[in-house]
Amino acid sequence: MANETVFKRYEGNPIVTAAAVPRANSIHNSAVIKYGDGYVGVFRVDEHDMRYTLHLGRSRDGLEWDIEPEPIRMESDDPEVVVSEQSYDPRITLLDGVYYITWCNAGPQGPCIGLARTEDFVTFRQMENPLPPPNRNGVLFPRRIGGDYVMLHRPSDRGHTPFGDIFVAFSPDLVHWGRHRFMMGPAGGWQSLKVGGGPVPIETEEGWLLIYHGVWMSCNGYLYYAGGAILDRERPWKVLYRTRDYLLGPSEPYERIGDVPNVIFPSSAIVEGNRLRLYYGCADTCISVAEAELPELLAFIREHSF
Ligand code: BMA
Repeated sequence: MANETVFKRYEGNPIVTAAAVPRANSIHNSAVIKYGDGYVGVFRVDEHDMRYTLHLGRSRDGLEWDIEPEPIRMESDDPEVVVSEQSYDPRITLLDGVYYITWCNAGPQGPCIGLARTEDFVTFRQMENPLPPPNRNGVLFPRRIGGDYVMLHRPSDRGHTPFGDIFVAFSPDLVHWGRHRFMMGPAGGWQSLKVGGGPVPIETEEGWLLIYHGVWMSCNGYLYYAGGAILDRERPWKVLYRTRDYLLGPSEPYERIGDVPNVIFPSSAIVEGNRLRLYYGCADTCISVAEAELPELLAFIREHSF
């Protein structure tokens, strides 16, 4: 298969297409997690009117999915909190026994980070938006660090470009966020235009494994790739290693052709034993998976680092 690195693509790709939901234009950039004796997912569905909505899905094996036709209904005690005109690019974090959904929650003031909690994937309680616009790619760590909740986010606009850098923010209560520390910005080649956090970081003995997206602007538009980094376990804004080579680049027809061509958008990862399965959005159209052995992936990141 063309341009494979440490990840091997599943031969049944893509695993989810628009056919899974009535009135779906496309289903991509989605979050999955192990739950009970199977898996659940929060799926980004772009509807026929091009509203972006979040739908719940269930699966026994993580590959074949039943996705609900109606979007998730968020509840809140404060009606002003339920702001979600466009909801996209969700992630799911299991933290202290609660499942938290973060997503890009876009209204007229621009994209910000949305946050909700659920314990059963039936009732979803929307919480205060942790960070105001313009901000995308909110990713909550799966444990507290130094007593605080920790979130990756990407405030946009560095002044000279509309694209920001990845920061780490801390919170004592998931409501008040601060102590924003710069983590990393664009670098050379495929990640020279912008970067953003991907799946929920995975804790290993070497540090937090972060898979992220990097974007290159060609004369024909943007191309999105997956890269990897290893972050310090207690000071996660410290990047120990970061790939100079991409982990996955668009090459298969389902990655190259779609609503937005040449997009690999890593959004979720599941580790079982030593095997990591990466879920990624393809060309803003469908979802695929690729797998790697965790020790090999960590070694690849170390050995192909800047
Ligand atoms: C980004 C996000 C993603 C999308 C990507 C490519 O800015 O909006 O949802 O996959 O662009 O279109």
